[in-house]
Amino acid sequence: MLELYHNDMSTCAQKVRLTLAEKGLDWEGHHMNLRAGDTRTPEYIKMNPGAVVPTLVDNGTIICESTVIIEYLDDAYPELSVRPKDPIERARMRDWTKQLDEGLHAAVGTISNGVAFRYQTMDGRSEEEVIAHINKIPQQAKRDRIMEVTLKGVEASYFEPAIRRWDKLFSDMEESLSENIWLTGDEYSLADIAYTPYLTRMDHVKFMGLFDNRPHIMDWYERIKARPNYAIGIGEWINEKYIPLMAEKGDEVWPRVKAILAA
Ligand SMILES: N[C@@H](CCC(=O)N[C@@H](CS)C(=O)NCC(=O)O)C(=O)O
Repeated sequence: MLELYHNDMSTCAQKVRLTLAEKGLDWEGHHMNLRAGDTRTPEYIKMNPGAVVPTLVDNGTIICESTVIIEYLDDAYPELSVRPKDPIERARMRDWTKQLDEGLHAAVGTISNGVAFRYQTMDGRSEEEVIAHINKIPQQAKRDRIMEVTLKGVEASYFEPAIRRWDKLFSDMEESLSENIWLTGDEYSLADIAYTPYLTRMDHVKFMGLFDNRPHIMDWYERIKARPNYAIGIGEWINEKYIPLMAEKGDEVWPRVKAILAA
């Protein structure tokens, strides 16, 4: 039996739910409240030392890290594979997913927290309680980043580099999608799945101006949203409490993002 420790709006959990839906796999969920700190308890950290979702448990075996999990699912349940057969396309797929793990995911965390999620973290907590909550993050670099971003929002030193990193990625993505239907070639793959939650996040924070001159990404995003796995893995899990906060705060900071991009 497949069990997934996840969260409704988490990008990494969305990746895994999209993969499970694409492959038609049944699973049982354990929903974690991230703002309440459900992933920072000693019991959960024993399962997932990074104190994050997702965690997959397959017949008692624990697997962490969303990229590892989605590749594992394709290895362990090879029917309806979502990895290209061609080794070159498969290498390209991994080049895309590796970039998320090596900075892009952290950068979207900076953007989401700096723009909107910080208000949820601070809601009902004193400053000391916010600091104590963030101090439970096990990794020092992440703790320092989330601390500054939560306390300073878009004024944090991490914000501008995060916008620039995603802008660069979107340039690469636009170029690739001008040559291929999907990110790695002719086949929809785990690379397309992996980036779907991040486009959705940009949409939710109203940063779609990033795609004004990137028609191939917009076309890809429309095709992505029309796939059945999008409704199952993302749409049905949308937390309606998050949407107005992300939209309102995102609109407020968009002029600043535009200024960063224009500089
Ligand atoms: N590299 C990890 C990152 C997971 C991650 O950052 N998860 C976030 C949600 S998208 C989380 O659980 N955050 C909770 C927290 O930091 O307290 C993966 O790909 O699984």
